[in-house]
Amino acid sequence: MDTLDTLQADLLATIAAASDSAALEEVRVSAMGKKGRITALMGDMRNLSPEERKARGAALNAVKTAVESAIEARRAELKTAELAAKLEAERIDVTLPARPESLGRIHPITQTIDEIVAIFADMGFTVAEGPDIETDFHNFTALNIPPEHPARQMHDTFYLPPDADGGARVLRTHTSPVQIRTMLKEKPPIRIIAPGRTYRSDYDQTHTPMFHQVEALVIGEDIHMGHLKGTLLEFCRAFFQIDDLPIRFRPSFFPFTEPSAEIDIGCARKGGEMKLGNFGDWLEIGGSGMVHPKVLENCGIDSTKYQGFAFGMGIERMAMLKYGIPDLRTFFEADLRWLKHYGFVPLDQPNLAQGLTR
Ligand code: 2U9
Repeated sequence: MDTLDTLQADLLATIAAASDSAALEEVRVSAMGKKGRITALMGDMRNLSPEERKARGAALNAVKTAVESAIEARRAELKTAELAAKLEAERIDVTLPARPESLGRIHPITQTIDEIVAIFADMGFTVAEGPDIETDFHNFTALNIPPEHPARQMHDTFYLPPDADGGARVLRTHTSPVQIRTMLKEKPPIRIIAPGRTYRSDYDQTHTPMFHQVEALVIGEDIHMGHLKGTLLEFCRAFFQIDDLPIRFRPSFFPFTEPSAEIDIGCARKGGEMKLGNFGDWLEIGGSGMVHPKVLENCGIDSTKYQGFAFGMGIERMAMLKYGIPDLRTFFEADLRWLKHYGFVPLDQPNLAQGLTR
């Protein structure tokens, strides 16, 4: 028994001294491997009488169990220590501030779209997207602008070669075809915004051939102009961060809305300077109206059951007004000095909780 006690004490001491997993494995093999010390003693038992073997077997098993659980416990200890060492070696200080200088700048158009999306998302709108290359049907006909309608001329359309079936294709002149696609595939209630690129063959101080629009569409039962005005008022006040900013509707005409209204916001003009707010003067920022019943019917929506409102705004214009950018064409010149001046730090993403801008 003495020898077994010594063996056990010896093995437990070696296990406790094992400084890593490899050393521990060596101890395990030396005790319980094919040529291990415990394995050898087990083998020797075949020369014993049955009674002796019973007693010896129980004693050896006790040693084996003690050694096995010591190895298991030491393995867990080593594993914890090895993990702690690895974590210590790979330590990073997550509280260090990032270096935004090296990350470039967010373009004011991207920033403005992100802000618009954050505000409308808070009001329960989702973002809808569609292709830049559109069919004549989605861009015009479904919107109550049939062939030969004078509104087609006003759009300065870029025409593309027809598709394989001879269908007319255009670069979308507004984001309205996105709403058409949504209405064709989804049932009311619908509450979406469609921000994106639009194209018109026009280039001067206030027009670029590619520009951005955001349009909104709400369809439901009992939707009326009051909802349109409330939504616009809430949006404009949040976007321009002016609590008492007034808005005003001026009667207008669009083929896809009836009635239609131009949207004005309050401003003051003096000495070539423009200030937004409740100052008595007015500035146009977009168009709007109740979706024309024919447009609803073109998309398979029952116009006797559902009504909807829609509006559209130019994103460059919104960005110029909010950020005091004086010249439209500079948006598309890819001038790094301009971008450094008017661009936004990438880590300052707009959200309503932290405020929309720096
Ligand atoms: C559907 C039905 C109706 C969207 C509308 C306007 C009026 C409008 C301009 C504002 C400035 C474009 O960028 S801009 O030049 N937009 O005046 N947009 S109503 O009406 C829709 C859209 C889709 C199905």
